[in-house]
Amino acid sequence: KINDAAVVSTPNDGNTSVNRKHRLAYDVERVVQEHLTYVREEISDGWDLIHQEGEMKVYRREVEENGIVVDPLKIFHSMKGVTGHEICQYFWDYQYRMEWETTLDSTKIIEVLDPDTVIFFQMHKRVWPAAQRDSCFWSHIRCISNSEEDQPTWLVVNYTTPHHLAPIKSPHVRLVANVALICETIINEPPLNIQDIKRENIECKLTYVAFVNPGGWVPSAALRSVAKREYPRFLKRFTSYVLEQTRDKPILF
Ligand code: 6CM
Repeated sequence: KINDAAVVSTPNDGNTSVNRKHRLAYDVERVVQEHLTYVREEISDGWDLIHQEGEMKVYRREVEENGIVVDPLKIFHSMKGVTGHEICQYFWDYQYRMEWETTLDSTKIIEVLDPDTVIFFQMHKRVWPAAQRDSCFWSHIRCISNSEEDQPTWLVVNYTTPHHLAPIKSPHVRLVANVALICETIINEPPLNIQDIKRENIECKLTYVAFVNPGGWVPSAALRSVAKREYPRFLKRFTSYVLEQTRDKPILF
């Protein structure tokens, strides 16, 4: 099935189908489909609302594996003035990352697997008293057309992978991440002509999910308090950054 799974339409040129085969194509397809399945899941028992600000709601489920906190996290947000494509492009594209992400010392692309899938190696800022974390993950951006009428759904998935150019070197600890950003664009009061759509007519509903294992023991209470503070801070900073960057640019549908 690997060949079928790897045939997807490319986000950047409409309906062209590109047979993109690389060694991680099957992995990418599996994880993307998992996120698309679970994104529709309702918030149920066990999820706590840990932060609410305007349209943003941050939920967390407390989970430990072998004494290590691996709490899944979900954020729902809605913002006016940007499209899902714009949000995902700024999240995926490495050239903007250090402008909005404040918890990184460095980020670099160590391999390009296809035009929409790259492998990153990142060094995270050390949070005392824990050891400094690094991460190595494939990052994939995708556009999914739902119907002729609706705007497509855009998503980015970041998923940990080993890489020979990113060996784990003590004292750094490799964290394990499975993160997705999934965006839907809604056109409010759509004008008859698509050319007349203004930024005030568009709205993006986004879901951000993160499953992060810190890769080694970290004091549970400290990790939970860092997460509770940093995830909302990240999303606020990132979304304001995208709003600011796109304000005077043509809308990228
Ligand atoms: O999703 C975010 N950024 C992406 C691009 O960099 C990427 C990042 C994934 C890893 C996020 C893990 C951060 C957790 C670090 C924990 C370190 C241990 C602390 C010990 C405390 C005592 O998907 C935005 C990520 C925003 C994170 C706040």
